[in-house]
Amino acid sequence: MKLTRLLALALTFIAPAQLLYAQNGVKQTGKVTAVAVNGQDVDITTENAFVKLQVYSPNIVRVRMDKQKLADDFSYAVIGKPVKTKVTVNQTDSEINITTDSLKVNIKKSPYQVTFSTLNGEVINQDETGLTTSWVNESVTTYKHMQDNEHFIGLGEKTGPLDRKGNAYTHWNSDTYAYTTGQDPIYSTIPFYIGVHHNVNYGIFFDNTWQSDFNFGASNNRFSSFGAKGGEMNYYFIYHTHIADIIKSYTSLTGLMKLPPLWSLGYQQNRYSYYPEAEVMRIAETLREKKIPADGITLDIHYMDKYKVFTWDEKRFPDPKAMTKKLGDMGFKVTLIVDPGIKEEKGYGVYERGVKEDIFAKYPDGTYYTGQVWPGWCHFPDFTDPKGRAWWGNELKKYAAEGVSGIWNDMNEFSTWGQKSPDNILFSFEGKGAAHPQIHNVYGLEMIRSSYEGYKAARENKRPFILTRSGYAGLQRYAAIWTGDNRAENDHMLLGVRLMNSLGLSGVPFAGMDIGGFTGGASPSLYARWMQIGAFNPYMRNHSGINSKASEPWAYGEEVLEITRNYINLRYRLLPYLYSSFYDASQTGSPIMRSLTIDYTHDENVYNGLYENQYMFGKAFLVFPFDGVTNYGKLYFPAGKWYDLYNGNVQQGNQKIALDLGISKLPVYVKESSIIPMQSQIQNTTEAPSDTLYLHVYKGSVNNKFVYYEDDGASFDYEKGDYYKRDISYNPAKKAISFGKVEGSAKSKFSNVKLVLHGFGDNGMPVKVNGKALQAKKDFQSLMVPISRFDPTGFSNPVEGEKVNSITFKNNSDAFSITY
Ligand code: NBV
Repeated sequence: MKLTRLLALALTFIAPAQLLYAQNGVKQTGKVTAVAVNGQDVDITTENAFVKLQVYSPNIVRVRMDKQKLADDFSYAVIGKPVKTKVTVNQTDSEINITTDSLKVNIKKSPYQVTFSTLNGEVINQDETGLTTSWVNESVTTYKHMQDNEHFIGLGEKTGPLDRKGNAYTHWNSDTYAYTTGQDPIYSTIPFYIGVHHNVNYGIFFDNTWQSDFNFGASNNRFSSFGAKGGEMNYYFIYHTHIADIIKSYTSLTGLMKLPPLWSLGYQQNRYSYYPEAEVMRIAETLREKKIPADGITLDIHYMDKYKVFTWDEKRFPDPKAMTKKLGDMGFKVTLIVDPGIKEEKGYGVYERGVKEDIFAKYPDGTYYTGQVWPGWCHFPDFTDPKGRAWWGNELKKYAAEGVSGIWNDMNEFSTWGQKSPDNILFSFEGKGAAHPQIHNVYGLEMIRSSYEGYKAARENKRPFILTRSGYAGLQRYAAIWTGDNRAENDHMLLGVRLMNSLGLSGVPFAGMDIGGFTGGASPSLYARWMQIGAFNPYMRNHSGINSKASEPWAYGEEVLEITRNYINLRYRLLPYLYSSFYDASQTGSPIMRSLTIDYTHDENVYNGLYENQYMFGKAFLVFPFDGVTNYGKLYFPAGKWYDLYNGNVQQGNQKIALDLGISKLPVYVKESSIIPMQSQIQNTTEAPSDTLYLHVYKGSVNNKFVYYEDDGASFDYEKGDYYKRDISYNPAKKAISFGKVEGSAKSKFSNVKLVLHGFGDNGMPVKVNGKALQAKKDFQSLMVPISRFDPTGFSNPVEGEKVNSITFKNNSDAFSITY
């Protein structure tokens, strides 16, 4: 043995490396020293840590670890409780094995290392040998073995590619005006991602509100990791064979989106800022004159008196209540922006009541923290204090009385000029006390909680619409989110699509982006494309910044106006489909914008940068967010059969094609076997559609079921059973389209159903209703037709296109079936 090696060996005896590093704050979990099984919990003590594994369900296992005894359990994100689950725990000298009906957890004892595997023994996810979980001073990180060809998706509102492999991300909610397409972090924190490899997929939710860091093989070829600057290692491991179920389990922990008001699914017109009232009315009237369907007008900070929240500039808006009434009569709902910064100003009632109630965040010396934002020097409500939330809710009553329908929460990262709020601002943290670094990432979440709860209480039996820029895991319980101050650039339009797809993977179905771009000005073709894509976003709002080009649909000339109108029209005709999709999201967490990774998880093409922006809008439409500048793009069709939305032409799946479509049409295809309910054209959601529901069914080879759902779209009466719901299924083998029995006490808006059959042959076809023969009318109406820039009447004008069969019948609440 060489002398140097001998010397090194000798040194390790004298001062083992572990010890040296430990003196400088580095700690490994170490060997397991004690194990206690308590029902579904396994409590483990190691050399350096306390560990608790909790089985939450057959598919969810929580892992908590700390250097000291675990603190009382608390989370702003998690509202789900463990469900009673069959669990077996076995132990030997060297390992512990926990088994549920869905997965196995193996814990090696010397040293501690966790492996999650399927019941067949395939490894799903495993601590990286030698690294597992460790601490550097107060920061804690768990290292997971990087599997061959592993993909990582989700993580909420994160820029960059769909597949996060090779990248690292930080969670620290930040106001990022005109952010770049790779900038990180931006506004929101959702520390939940999904890993995919070797035909398995899993989710990891790291519930820690401190600044957190995720590494998916950036600058290393060994591990993926997640960690935070403080707090516990606290993660939920979720395993299902389908990603949709992983999202469902994740939302069983962090909560589901509540059904939003129907008007919020309509088109929203926005600008920083529309004022005075005459300008707001001009916009509303022009939308109606030009027959651009719309439901919402949003007022930005200039409605306020010198940017002071809960006030109006009385010159610009002398009678807000009368204005919201006038707009309401025209079918418009008003959404107002609110900022958390409360101006420190004597005589400003909001400020004075805040001081009286003592609800502002403080420095350790008991003085209020003061930071500068729009109104000048401000104090900031402590939304982590129940008292602060109640105070905010009380202030919101004013807007409720003035007929305001939506509350748009901005600057809630929280943002201050300088963007560096000090660490020593103290917050209540539900009476437990915490400084800024611990609560920073949940400030926005607790603000929207205050807005949601306050607005719900302020208006009797009306669903609040709350929009937010910032948030944390669970934000879907209170608000829709938009992706902040984007740029009017092609790459930003596509990034916006990825951000929303990623939010959808992360439990947030209701998302939108500033359509048309916030900063700068789009070219006419980019604008047209953006509005087309916007019609296939969950929240459709056009917005632009103060110094940007006007962005109303008529600002880009006649041709663009025509294109834009066509797509907004289509969105309104699709509302029965969209509303049912929102219902599904409110029950299962299933996103409205579905990244293709959800349904085609193990198809490598969907991770390819060329196709990463493609998504499903609901479960029927495959949307290609095509380039808005060159009009040229590459499309990938996953397995199955796809119908061109505009002419019914069939495209076989597992194929890549290149396309130059021109700007008048966005490539959209319908998945085989789809069931799509539509209605007649309306201009806003207060207008009743005709009494016929158009039910489009596309011939296919796979079974399908669509849960059709209606209610009043405005109140909470659905919670008492006042809704109309039925399953509509299509079974190609049985040649049957079946309507289930109606559930719920409400009546449908539609007394007739017109069934429109696509791809079933174009010569009319005999059908039977409940086995009784009927000859369908030979009705070759083309309900969806191509549009081109030369066709000013757009969708409504039948031109060369698909031939369809249709049959109309009375809606009927009993179960029945149509066979062909
Ligand atoms: O309130 C003005 C803007 C708003 O229009 C935008 O949507 C927010 O993201 N707000 C930011 C304040 C700062 C704008 C530079």
